[in-house]
Amino acid sequence: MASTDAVPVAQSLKDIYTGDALEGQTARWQSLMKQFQSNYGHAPQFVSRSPGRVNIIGEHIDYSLYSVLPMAITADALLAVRVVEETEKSDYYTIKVANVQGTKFPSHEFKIPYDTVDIDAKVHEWTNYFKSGLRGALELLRKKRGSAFLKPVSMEILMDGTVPAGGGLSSSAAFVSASALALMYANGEKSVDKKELTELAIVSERAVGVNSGGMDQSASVLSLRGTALFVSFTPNLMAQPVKFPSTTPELSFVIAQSFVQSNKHVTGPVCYNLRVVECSLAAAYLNAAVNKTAEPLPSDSGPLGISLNGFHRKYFYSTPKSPEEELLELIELTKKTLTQEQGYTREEIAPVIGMTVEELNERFTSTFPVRAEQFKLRQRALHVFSEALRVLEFMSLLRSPTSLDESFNKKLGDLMNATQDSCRDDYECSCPELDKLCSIARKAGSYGSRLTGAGWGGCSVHLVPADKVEAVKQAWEEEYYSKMDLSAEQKEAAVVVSKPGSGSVVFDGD
Ligand code: NG1
Ligand code: MG
Repeated sequence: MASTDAVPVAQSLKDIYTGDALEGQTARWQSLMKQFQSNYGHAPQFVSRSPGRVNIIGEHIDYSLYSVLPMAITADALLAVRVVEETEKSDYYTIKVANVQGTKFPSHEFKIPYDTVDIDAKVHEWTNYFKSGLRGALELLRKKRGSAFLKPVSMEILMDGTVPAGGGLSSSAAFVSASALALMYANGEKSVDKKELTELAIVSERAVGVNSGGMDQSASVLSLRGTALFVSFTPNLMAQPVKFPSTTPELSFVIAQSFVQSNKHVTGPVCYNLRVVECSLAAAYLNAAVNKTAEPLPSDSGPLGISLNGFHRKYFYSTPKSPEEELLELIELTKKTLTQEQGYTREEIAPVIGMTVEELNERFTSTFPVRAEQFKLRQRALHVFSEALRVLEFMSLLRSPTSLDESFNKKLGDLMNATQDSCRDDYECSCPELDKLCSIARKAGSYGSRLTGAGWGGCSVHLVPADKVEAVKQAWEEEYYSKMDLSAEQKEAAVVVSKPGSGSVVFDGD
């Protein structure tokens, strides 16, 4: 076993899954091995695994570089792999990728030149996630080995993913992280540093057309069984396992699907990528208006190079206060400074931040296209600062619980409910179906209910007393799911009671 900072390499399936999950998962692993054998005519050499995640609190603030609290779930991406010895000389290597759900995700064979991996982010193709992990992993290997030339190995791969796609549980991060891990391992890196893998997965996923933050990849790679993960992005990526205290009544995390699919590749220009632009423009605007300076914000690791947290740090640089006080002050400052409820046009923003409209477009909207006349800087900044504050309040409850009874549970739940209100009203990333799932659950006894992940569809997460889980499930069935035309399989997967699972692992055993 490698050091604790390296991705664990397990020799036994028991090390990967324990308890209730093992039985079902063992059957799944065995069928993956069998299908690999029948696809390629021999057994795989190893399997890389990375899970999906559910976000408990801290929504849409990771790319503004504020801390978040996700946890890994049991659903995951598995990549069974065999390295293929090339017998003939060539100037490329060959990667065969197949999926156990072959009709939905067709197989591909790629002949890839040694020096570049082409990804066309405009074409939404499932293997793009794999390629983005490949490209990132090779870049990291070149850097680590101090050589621009690297001859990657040819591979046969079979993937099995159980995280629903477009469902807000981060199937994409699970896939990218498992791919990058598989590629590092296959190319001789037997002790893969967790932090390096996380950082490379964060940057890699942006190659697929989404200006994402770093929450999902951090949760997928770094989570430890039984704990949620408090992830901070600045000054460096830091992750701290957090245990939920045992309370009376006992708490359960319940995840419920809305079955509204939100595909970021279709909705990106008006949803996710647009929000990233709005937050970065809000940071630039506040910097110019409040700091009364033409000096731009120093560049940081946010997807567009500047973030609301960057503004925050600059604003309080010489007179720091407690993080909570600072955020409260920033909320007031935003209300005073960004007064236009209807939003701001490019023509209104550009002169304030010392740019022409063309420069603004080039700087903020050229990596990924966005479609908007008005940028709602006020509402987006208010969501981000208030959500960052809710995360801190949630963490301080967990760190020093005042009581371990109903009132404590309610306090956690109230914060989650406030997140949902802010996501719906200020960030506009909910949808009527998610709002409905939340209100049904609260009526049936949930302490806190909200969307999880990017929103606009996908999943919701609920903090429910263990003895009310059945009542909540029944209420959803009666008032939501029975009104939809769902297959038996969809019904089965609609609601999951989730326990915090563990992060990335390589299985290299018998
Ligand atoms: P989803 O769509 O659930 O994978 C996205 C982002 C996160 C974060 C959340 C919102 C990706 C890969 N992930 O999650 O970084 O910003 O939305 O909190 O795009
Ligand atoms: Mg995703």
